[in-house]
Amino acid sequence: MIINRRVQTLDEFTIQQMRDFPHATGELSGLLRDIGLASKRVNVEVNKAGLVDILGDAGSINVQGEEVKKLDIYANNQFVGVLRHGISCAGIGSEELDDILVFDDEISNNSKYVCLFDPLDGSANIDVNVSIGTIFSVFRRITPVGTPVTIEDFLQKGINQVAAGYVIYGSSTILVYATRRGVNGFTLDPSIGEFTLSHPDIKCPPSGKIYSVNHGNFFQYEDNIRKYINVCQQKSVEEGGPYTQRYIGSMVSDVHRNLIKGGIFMYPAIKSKPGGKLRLLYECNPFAFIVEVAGGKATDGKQRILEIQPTAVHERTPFFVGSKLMMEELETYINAAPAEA
Ligand code: P6P
Repeated sequence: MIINRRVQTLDEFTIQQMRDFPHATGELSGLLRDIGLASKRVNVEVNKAGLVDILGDAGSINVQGEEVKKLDIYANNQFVGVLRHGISCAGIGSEELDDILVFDDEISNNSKYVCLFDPLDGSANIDVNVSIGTIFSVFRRITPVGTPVTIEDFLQKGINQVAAGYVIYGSSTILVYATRRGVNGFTLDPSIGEFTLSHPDIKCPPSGKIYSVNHGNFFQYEDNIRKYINVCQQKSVEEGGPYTQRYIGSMVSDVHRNLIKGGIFMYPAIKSKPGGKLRLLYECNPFAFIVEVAGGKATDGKQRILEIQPTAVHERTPFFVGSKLMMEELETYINAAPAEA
């Protein structure tokens, strides 16, 4: 029996999405294809990171005669390079860059979009072979097309995102991106070097049995957060439990698993990080957009992440994201009156 399993590549999918919108210019499709290309280049280096580290230790030059760079700088350079030379992006903000990078040339100034990146989140995990990832956020510029973009193009509320996504460099390499039309996942097929549609129309289960939090910070969390964590540890079968605790320390992996299986991820404020650890613009906003499109919720403990008005590219926020019903239960604890002193 011949199985004709029609695979759809990322390029074919984005072009199909464009065909569904006759007035689409193709710029967003082109942008997503550019991000896919840069991700494939990053994937190659991440997959041999151990080797690069060994070779890199022999000096600052690797076997290809190239300067050995830290992988997150390398990843940043791949996304900057592809987007600067594309036709869809007028500038980027990145965890690896102090300020926004304005691609001030005629073609870029006429591009409609700006991007924000965490080029390689969790890179501290790479030397112990834990999955890491790229996170990206796409906005339509609000300053006049034809002029260089400015900081206000980047400091938009997350609700204005046109698209957002992430790449996990793990047991397989998967690119997931969301537009308002839905969330779709593409797994890299090394045999053809293409991302192919593997997770169509991802929906976040309304509830789940997984809670993700760093228990090492438990006694630094606010009392009501600790109460909710204790509830997670004691869920009976009748209450939808028992829950399991899963925390990889690599956000893309933790949130991706919860998106697919159902669950809740929490990075609350702690005494040493009163504003939280995670970055609003290129970590929390993208995941909040993706999870909300998939049917879940994302807050800073008080308001929707997507409603926060950013004031700086690298600002941080407490972050709670995941299945709708689990988030609503968390909110009942967060909003409960503080325990009597
Ligand atoms: P902690 C990785 O450094 C990261 O930014 C996220 O990917 C991850 O969820 C978080 O920090 C882990 O932080 O403080 O629990 O080690």
